[in-house]
Amino acid sequence: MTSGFPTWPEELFHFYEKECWTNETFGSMLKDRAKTYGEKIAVKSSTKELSYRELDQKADELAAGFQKLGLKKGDKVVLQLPNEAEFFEVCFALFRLGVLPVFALPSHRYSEIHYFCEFAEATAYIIYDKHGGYDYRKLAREVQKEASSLKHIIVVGEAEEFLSLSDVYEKEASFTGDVGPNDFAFLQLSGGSTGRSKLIPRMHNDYIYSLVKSNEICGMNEDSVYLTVLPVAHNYPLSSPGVLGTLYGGGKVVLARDPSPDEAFSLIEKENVTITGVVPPVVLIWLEARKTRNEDLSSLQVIQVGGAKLSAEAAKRISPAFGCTLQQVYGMAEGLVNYTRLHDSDERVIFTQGKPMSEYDEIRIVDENDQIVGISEVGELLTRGPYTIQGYYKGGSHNERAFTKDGFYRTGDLVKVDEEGYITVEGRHKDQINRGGEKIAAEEVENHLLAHEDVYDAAIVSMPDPFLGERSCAYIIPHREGVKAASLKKFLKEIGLAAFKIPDRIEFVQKFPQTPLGKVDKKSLRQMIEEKLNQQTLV
Ligand code: OOB
Repeated sequence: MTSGFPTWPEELFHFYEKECWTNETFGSMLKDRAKTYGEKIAVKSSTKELSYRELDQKADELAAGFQKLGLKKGDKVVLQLPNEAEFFEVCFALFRLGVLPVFALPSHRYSEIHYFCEFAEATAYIIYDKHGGYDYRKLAREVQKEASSLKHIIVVGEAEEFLSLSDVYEKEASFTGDVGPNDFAFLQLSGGSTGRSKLIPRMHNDYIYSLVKSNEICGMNEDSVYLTVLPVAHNYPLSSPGVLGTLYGGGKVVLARDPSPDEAFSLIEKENVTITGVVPPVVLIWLEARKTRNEDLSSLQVIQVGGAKLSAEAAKRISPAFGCTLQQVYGMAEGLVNYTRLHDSDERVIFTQGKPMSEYDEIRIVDENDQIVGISEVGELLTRGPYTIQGYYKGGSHNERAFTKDGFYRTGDLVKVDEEGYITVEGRHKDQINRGGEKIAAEEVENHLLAHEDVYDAAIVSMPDPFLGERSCAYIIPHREGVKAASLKKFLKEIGLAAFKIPDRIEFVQKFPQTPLGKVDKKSLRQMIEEKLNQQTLV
């Protein structure tokens, strides 16, 4: 085992290797597809399209260029790219060298990026020049000042003082790569519940297995056209079956710049999209827009909804409105993904979040003493399997809390499972807010707030929201009177926290309710804000 990268105990490892994994690497997979599909379009973005052959070639040219720069197997690179074709060229180039991308999201700012660079000791940071009105070079300048390991900042587009990606391609040169299926391919980000996002190490073998299973279940093949409206580096659009599943199956990936109906509906019509994956707030907007717009969306066979709980009420409306199958997806970057099946009854598809994709996924539902509960009783979901990690990268003692001794991941989700294995998500006991699919670790934001001189104590909880499902509310005990919510929000913005983590609401109190053990009683805080919101709607 490479240091910092937990993996399965030998016996399980060999079992999965024998029963599940295909022993491919991403590099060899693309080579194969380029041979089979050649000029067929693999990826199409607003600015360019790439055939399988071109993608394979660009990946080789970039791999040679990255190697010339000195990037080598085992290095980490923080990758922060929007939904553009270069994402794929860069990823496959890195995969071929055994350099591990850390998949940052476009919404991340200084606080997150600086942390990823430092924690992963990244040697390079790869960005787009400007996107969605934001200049990433500005962020890179800040990060560069502090991140001691960074040797290269590479920019897609106008590089200014940095290195331009277009200057990295080596057209004539070759490279040497020695990457095997049991090597780690990249680091995904956890939603987190304690402190900063944890880094999730995923292997070629385990991730490709998740693509194979996803493709089977979602009916992916060379005729599939997958539209990505969510940030492509997130585990859900990346692999469930997502863009990598699509490429595995020989289909076409269409990248949308954003999830607005303007962008998405016109792409569905123009590109004959067959499948797309969204989060609940996006499908709510699409349902409204569908009433008044008249694009032809008849190519669409499947709309997947996941990342956060979809209400049954919204679920009922999706198939009739779009004339296609709804598929619920309940997954996690740590591994386990559950799907409703394409031929499941309406009842199942509307009311459950599906069942595990692999027969080798092991599921345990336990009470607070880790005792197994009965069928259809609510408890915490623990899981182990051929594509669920055994520990976070350099997870230290956190791994002991997040995983059982026999290697089950504690999801922190409260679920119930019926006799046929279908799961319904009932709640959560991890200290996290799920803001329409974007995850906020309460402790991370609390720690930042505690650094403000006017804050004596801070506790962040979710509050119900009809559109996002949940928003965040920070309860603050101030050091003095007259502290303003706006100045605390400004403070968080200035330290460079991603916008979605900035509390939607701030409430000032003199003390926090406590549990009998003397801990902050977040359940009471959630009730308090819920009651207040209810009263406000009554007025
Ligand atoms: C996906 O991955 P993450 O890592 O951003 O978040 C995982 C967590 C789960 O533990 C659960 O709390 C929540 O997000 N979640 C859902 C859900 N899907 C995810 N809660 C209720 N209903 C659902 N359908 O979010 C993710 C990764 C792969 C595929 C799909 C989603």
